[in-house]
This record gives sequence, structure tokens and C-alpha cells, in this order.
Amino acid sequence: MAVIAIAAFAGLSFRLMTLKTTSPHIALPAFEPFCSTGDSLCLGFADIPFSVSVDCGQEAPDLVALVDGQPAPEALGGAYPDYVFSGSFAVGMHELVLQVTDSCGQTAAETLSFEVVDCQAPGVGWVFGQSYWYYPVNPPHDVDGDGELDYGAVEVQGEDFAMQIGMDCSPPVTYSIHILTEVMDGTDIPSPDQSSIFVTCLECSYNTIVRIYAWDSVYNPYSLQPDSTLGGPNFVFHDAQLFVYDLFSICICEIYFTNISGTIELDYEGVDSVQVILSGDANSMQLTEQGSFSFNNVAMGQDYTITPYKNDNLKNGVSTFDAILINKHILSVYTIPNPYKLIAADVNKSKTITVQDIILIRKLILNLIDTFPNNTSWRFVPKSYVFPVLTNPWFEDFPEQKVFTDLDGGTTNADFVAIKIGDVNGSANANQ
Ligand SMILES: [Ca+2]
Ligand SMILES: [Ca+2]
Ligand SMILES: [Ca+2]
Ligand SMILES: [Ca+2]
Repeated sequence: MAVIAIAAFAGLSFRLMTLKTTSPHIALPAFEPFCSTGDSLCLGFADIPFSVSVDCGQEAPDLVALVDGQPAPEALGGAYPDYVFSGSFAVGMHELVLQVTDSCGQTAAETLSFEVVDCQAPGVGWVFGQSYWYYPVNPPHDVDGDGELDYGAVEVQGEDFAMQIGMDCSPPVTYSIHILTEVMDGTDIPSPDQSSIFVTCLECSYNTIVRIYAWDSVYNPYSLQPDSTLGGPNFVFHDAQLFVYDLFSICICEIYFTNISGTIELDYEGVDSVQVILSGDANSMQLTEQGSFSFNNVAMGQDYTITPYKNDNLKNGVSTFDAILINKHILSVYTIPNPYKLIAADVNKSKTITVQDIILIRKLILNLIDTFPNNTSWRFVPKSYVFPVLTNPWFEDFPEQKVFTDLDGGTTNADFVAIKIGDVNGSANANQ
């Protein structure tokens, strides 16, 4: 503050007047931390506007900026009274001192801190899958805390799924690993704490998708975390396949066995000596006895197909009478009563009933042929199959096998309806 004395000699009075002027003033707005994004030098652009007011002198005041103790004239822009301090600064906290001197020589200074924050997630090259095998847990104990004693386990590190890591401004980069389904259903909210998981002998082989996170070591107030809070490290994630094998037969793999059984009936009578073929994850064959079969000790959870086959006694139930019925059917004076008998009438397996089928029956009766070209002597349709159009069994391809995917426990039924080819009136003997 300056005091100016003005003396007035005019007249007899003497007066002393004091005139008060104020120091310059720097007005700073509030500002948030600045981000560094994808800069290999870890610089971030900071931008702080401010204004200056002086009430002494006509000229613009002198302005000086010091960043971390160093003059930074290039960082000042603008003109009295509105200025901006800006530039690229390294990730971290910085101290800025702004000094202003007006033309009367009065000064003011403001000191403030600003922060440049690493807002960039780590750059990681990922692998698409990793394979492991179980190691013995010796002596057996519960390594994963699920209450079950573990005989074999493997610790899988999230880091194993990172092939290469680029530079990050906030090292170290750490990894966490999570089971994708647990992330999706909310039972596991990813955080940097879970750097590894244990996979124990739950199954003989284990195959799942894991979600791997890479986290840097900064606190970025703008980073939305997996738990939906704002502020924390920057991160990136990747989904990969995890395989664990019981290469050394450490795990006591519990396989449960079950049965597939069924009956094969012709007009509600069991058909003998049908070859029933089990294929898929196991292969076996047996002959029906009084129309029944049963595959015992089939592993649960696997995929199987049951296919009946019988191609003997071509003449069984086939007579001139069948040829007459087929002819009447063609002439629309008789209707073959059900889809199974329609299939029986299609002797040449053409998906149509024509005079060609009658010709084959006549040749069979005359012993001119001993096989049906393109057809077996019996066909079998799963009993559970419902023909969409009863008068046209060829409306869609009907199944002649029974397929089981991920076989359940308990006894599974695989019943079939038998069809004796050429026998339209149901005279065939089921026991031949
Ligand atoms: Ca970073
Ligand atoms: Ca356990
Ligand atoms: Ca035919
Ligand atoms: Ca017949």
C-alpha cells in the first residue's frame, strides 16, 4: 500500500489525504486432474485458465510462471486480464507458482498444485488359451477352500495369459484371473487381488473360459472399476480358454454308469434277434431277446446312438395278399391304415407306393430275388417319434435311430416300432 500526500497551500488549510491502492489479484478457477492418454513419454496436457486484476498503473502487469521451481514462460498465454497456463507435463504432481507485478511495483503470488494422471490402460498382447495339468496335493488337503479334500490341483496365474506387455506409465502392471461365468453372474467382481486361481480335481479334464485383467498401478479418479465405483487403476481384459488335464491320473475321476434299454415291437409283440448297435462314446452290439435289449454300465454324460438292424427272413409275412392290398391302395379302393404299414408297403424305399413295390413282392414270392434292392427286410422307427402327417410318413425324414446327448442317470428308454417290409396286413411273425 502506498500513501500519497497532497498538500494544499491554497488558503490556510492543510490537509493530508491518504489514497489506498490494492495489490494485484490472481483469480483461479477450480480444475480437475489432467489425463495422460497413450503418450509414450507419459505426458499429459494441462490447461489452467486464470485472470489477473490490478488497480495501479495503466500498463499490463508482469507475469511469471514457475513449474516445479523452473521458469516456464512458454506455458503462459493470453492477455490482460485473462490468461491461460498450458502445456504438456509428465504424469505426477506439479507445483505451479504464478507471480504478478503491477506497474507500481506491487506483487502478488499464487501457489497451486496440479496433477497429470495416467489414464491409459496397459497395452498387452494376449494368448488365446493355455493348458495345464494337475499336480498331486501331498498330503491331500483343501487347497481352494471349497470344503472338499483335494488330491490334485494346479494354480493358474493370470500373468500366464499375457504374451507381451507394452510400456505403461504406472508400473508395475499386474494381472488377475477370473472364471468368465462367475464374472457374468456377479459372483466374482474382478479386482487386482486375484492374481491366480486354483483348479482342483473336479473333473478329469477341465475346460473353461477365463477373463484375464491387466491393471496398472495408478489411482485414476476417472477410471470406472468393475465394481462400478469411480476411481482406481486403469485396466484392460481379455477372454481366453483354460484347459486342465489329468495327465498323470492324479484325480479320482468319478464316472457314473447307467443303462440304455428298450423294446422293439411289431404290432405290440417283441421282435427277436434284432441287432441293436450302440455307437458314439462307446461301441457295443447285442441281439434282442423277446424284443428287449439293455446296455448296462454306459458312462453318464456322454453321447450315444442306438441303431436297430435286421435283414433276414425276407419272406416273413409277405404274400400275394400284401401285393393285392398295395394295388388297392394305389387304386384308392383301400387305405393302408397307419404310417408303419405305409413304410412296409414301400418295398423299394422310394418314399412312394407304386407298382414297382408290387413287382418286387411278386419277384420275392417267385424266388426271383433274395434281397430287396435298396432296402432291408426290417426297418425300425423310434416309438417316441410322432409322424406329422399320418397318411404320409415321408412328409419329413423319419428317424431310424435314437440319439442321446449327455446321457442322464437312471435307465434311459430307447423303444422302437418294428416294420416288416412287404407285410402290409400284419401277418409277419415277430419271432422269426
Ligand atoms: Ca497406465
Ligand atoms: Ca477343495
Ligand atoms: Ca416304393
Ligand atoms: Ca402279409
